[in-house]
Amino acid sequence: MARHKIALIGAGQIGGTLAHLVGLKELGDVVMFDIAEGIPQGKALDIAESSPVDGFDARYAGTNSYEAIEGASVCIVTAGVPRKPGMSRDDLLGINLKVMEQVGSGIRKYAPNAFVICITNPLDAMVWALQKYSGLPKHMVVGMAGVLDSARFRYFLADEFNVSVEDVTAFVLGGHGDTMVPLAKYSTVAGIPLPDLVKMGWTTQARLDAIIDRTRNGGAEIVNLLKTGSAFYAPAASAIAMAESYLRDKKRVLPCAVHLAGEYGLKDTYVGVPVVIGAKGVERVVEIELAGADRAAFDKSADAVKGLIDACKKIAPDLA
Ligand code: A3D
Repeated sequence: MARHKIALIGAGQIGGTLAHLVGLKELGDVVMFDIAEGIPQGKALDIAESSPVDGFDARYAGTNSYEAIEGASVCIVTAGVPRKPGMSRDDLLGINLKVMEQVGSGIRKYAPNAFVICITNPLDAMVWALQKYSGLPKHMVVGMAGVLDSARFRYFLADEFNVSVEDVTAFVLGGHGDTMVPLAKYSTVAGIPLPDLVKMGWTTQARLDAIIDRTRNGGAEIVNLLKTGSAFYAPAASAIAMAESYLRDKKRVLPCAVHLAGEYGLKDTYVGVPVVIGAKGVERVVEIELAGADRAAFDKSADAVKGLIDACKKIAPDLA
């Protein structure tokens, strides 16, 4: 069987980490595309030169031309501008919407059969726009945010309880950003829900609330430390988990920003919900019942996304 071709659109911090992980996991051959000349070529060569040491077989190419992504099975999009301290994800909207237009037309022309994972912020609005600009089927265009948000939540919980991250599951819904909705009752340690762990004295409600708050602001915490960019190791690892589920038809249940057509009472929007990712792309949207405070928090988050999508429609009326 021929190797898959994985196109990385954007060869910055996340793009470089993605390229390295694709090799280490032997998911396929890599094409790195960027508008910056020399960067994708240099990173591709550097990682290729590590392959004899780590013992993986993958071809690497760097390019400034969309032609090179022809026939890609997966495209992971990080092209655009990341946050600087003091900037919100939403400040990026106008700049990155233009980038999505270029990327969308490149994918439409050269990789119309790809599974597309968008990471560019503001995530939910950018993946919505990328689907429109690319014209690819909606179940083949998804956004990465929930896997990262829930990974942060799992890490903080594992640290609090002093248990393995492997035994902590977390459930996060909603848009990527400060309004994301971590659901404590569906988040567990070895199947024991967090509210039960509070009752068992493993932690207090106040500490759990602080962890949820830290999760919501996990991106800003890294931006403030790095000062010159935003998180890239964990975002890259999260997108790779999604790509792997598609390429190996693992049918993992992962929280992703997906197109909703009536699920959760929402239409023509992209919001983070749990989905099954397999060889057909988004194979199923998992719709849980939401009530009370959880429903209100989810609606607030969906409203924040709607505001961003409306802003995109104002800038680019052809998307409406
Ligand atoms: P960075 O290292 O700046 O890489 C972005 C790359 O995009 C640069 O190499 C640019 O040259 C390139 N680029 C800019 N315009 C274009 C274009 N028109 N076509 C092709 N390439 C272009 O950023 P990064 O890798 O750290 O982050 C990339 C994106 O991911 C940013 O928008 C971040 O805000 C976003 N991000 C999202 C998450 C989520 O959880 C959703 C997490 C972290 C970062």
